[in-house]
Amino acid sequence: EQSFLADKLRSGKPVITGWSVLCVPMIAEMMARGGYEAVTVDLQHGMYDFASACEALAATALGGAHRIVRIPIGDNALAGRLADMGAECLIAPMINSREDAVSFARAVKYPPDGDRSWSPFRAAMLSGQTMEEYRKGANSQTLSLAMIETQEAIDALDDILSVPELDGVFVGPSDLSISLSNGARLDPNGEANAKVCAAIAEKAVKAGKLAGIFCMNADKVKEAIQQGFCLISHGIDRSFVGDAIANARRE
Ligand code: 3PY
Ligand code: MG
Repeated sequence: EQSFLADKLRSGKPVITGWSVLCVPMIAEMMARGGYEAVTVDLQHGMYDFASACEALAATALGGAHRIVRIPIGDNALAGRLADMGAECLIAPMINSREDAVSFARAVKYPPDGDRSWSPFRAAMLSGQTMEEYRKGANSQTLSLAMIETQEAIDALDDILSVPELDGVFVGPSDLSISLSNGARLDPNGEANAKVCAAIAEKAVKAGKLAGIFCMNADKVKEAIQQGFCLISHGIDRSFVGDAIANARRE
């Protein structure tokens, strides 16, 4: 029986995703087998390139988790390519205007909702569907989430949320704290951010959109769930390895 990330997120049950930057597809599989319901492969700040990201998506599927990717800023062509390679959810950083949101969202949807180009053979294989089955479900099952992480994006939030082709937003608390303090502070877990994040989730839910957020620790994950976020990151592979090294050295 197929289960789709989009259905889970729309049902309101929170999904926790591991976050992979280390360009090791087997780590994505380990996160999946370790119990993360989804794995996000990061091509913005991670070391992944297109080929290694494709392997990480397959490894995530092999481990039984949902497949998410974050693309580099403005690389909507890569969003389409990674959707073809089986990403069920595309996260685009630094979406600051309605225009940004429209071009990103349309890259992820087939006509009439967008301009995505055909052919998703790997995506169909990974989801256990024929190409035609995949085509029929693709626009509702392939999600586009626009990152809200600047003052400009907050100012344009109503406009961004009004884009019909866009499935939701995803908050980047680090960039947000830098932008909101006009470069004075990096404070992703601070009070000022927490209030803004709560307001973003509330607006998104009211607009009928999905809301996701990047979290640094379990307390922030719990807070995010209470604020109404449904896709929440927790745990980065580089920190897992770094913590293990620190532990080993301490011993
Ligand atoms: C941010 O916090 O700015 C992010 O983009 C999360 O990686
Ligand atoms: Mg960011």
